Amino acid sequence: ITLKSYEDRLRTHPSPLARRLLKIITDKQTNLCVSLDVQTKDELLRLADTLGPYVCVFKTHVDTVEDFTYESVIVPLVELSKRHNFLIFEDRKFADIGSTVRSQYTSGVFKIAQWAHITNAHALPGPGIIDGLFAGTKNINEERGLLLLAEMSSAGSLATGDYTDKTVDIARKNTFFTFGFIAQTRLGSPNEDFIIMTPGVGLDDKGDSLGQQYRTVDDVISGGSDIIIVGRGIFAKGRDPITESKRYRDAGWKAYTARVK
Ligand code: UP6
Repeated sequence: ITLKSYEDRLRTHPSPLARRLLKIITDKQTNLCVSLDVQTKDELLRLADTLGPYVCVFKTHVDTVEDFTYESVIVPLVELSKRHNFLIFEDRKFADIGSTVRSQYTSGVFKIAQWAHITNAHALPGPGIIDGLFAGTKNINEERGLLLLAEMSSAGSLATGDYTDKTVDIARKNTFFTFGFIAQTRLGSPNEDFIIMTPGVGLDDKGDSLGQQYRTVDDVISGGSDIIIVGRGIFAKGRDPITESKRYRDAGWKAYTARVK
């Protein structure tokens, strides 16, 4: 698959958040999103600080942080996102009716809409889930964007075929907010420009014992994905996160360069 450069796409993309993201990718020359799947705030903030220079996005699961408080996790994380110029993606995977997801997005302990530039949702409930989440951005005066889960990396995923196609249709209803997909392949027609972010990327492992499946960086990027999402490949026990981040960043950029040539 050949695609225009990130720089060309940032001029025309319908989503303000996507334009900001494509600018960061172009400026920092990295299409790496690190998945910060850790259980303590110290580890989360330490990784965000040391790996910040190598990534365009940090993905979080804030509900797994044992010692979470808004003041001690979110405030410094937002500070680091400004210092190192990365976006924050809370991998919340919303999946309820519009009215409920609006509350889950804006309130409670996490107040995701306040700080997460990007979040994601399953299309399973239908288009109302996008309306509900979009309503949650009403009083936020910074870019926000949503990714729909069109495919998953895990073995036996039900998000295939017709479900995936219908997810793409739902995304088309609001491309100002819904700027792309969590997916394994390029989605949308050639005249559309969705951003594809792909998890299940690993250079040393084939998978885990709970259904995760890994593909290589080349495979994913040559297939038309825009951003690789890497978690344990970078900070599993025995790995040096800085060395691995540079390795995945370089592999991601090399594969992208080959694709746009
Ligand atoms: N994730 C997947 N597959 C999907 C969607 N999301 O693995 O289809 C998320 C997981 C995890 C990260 O929730 O945070 O991406 C992958 O982590 P790993 O690289 O350590 O396997």
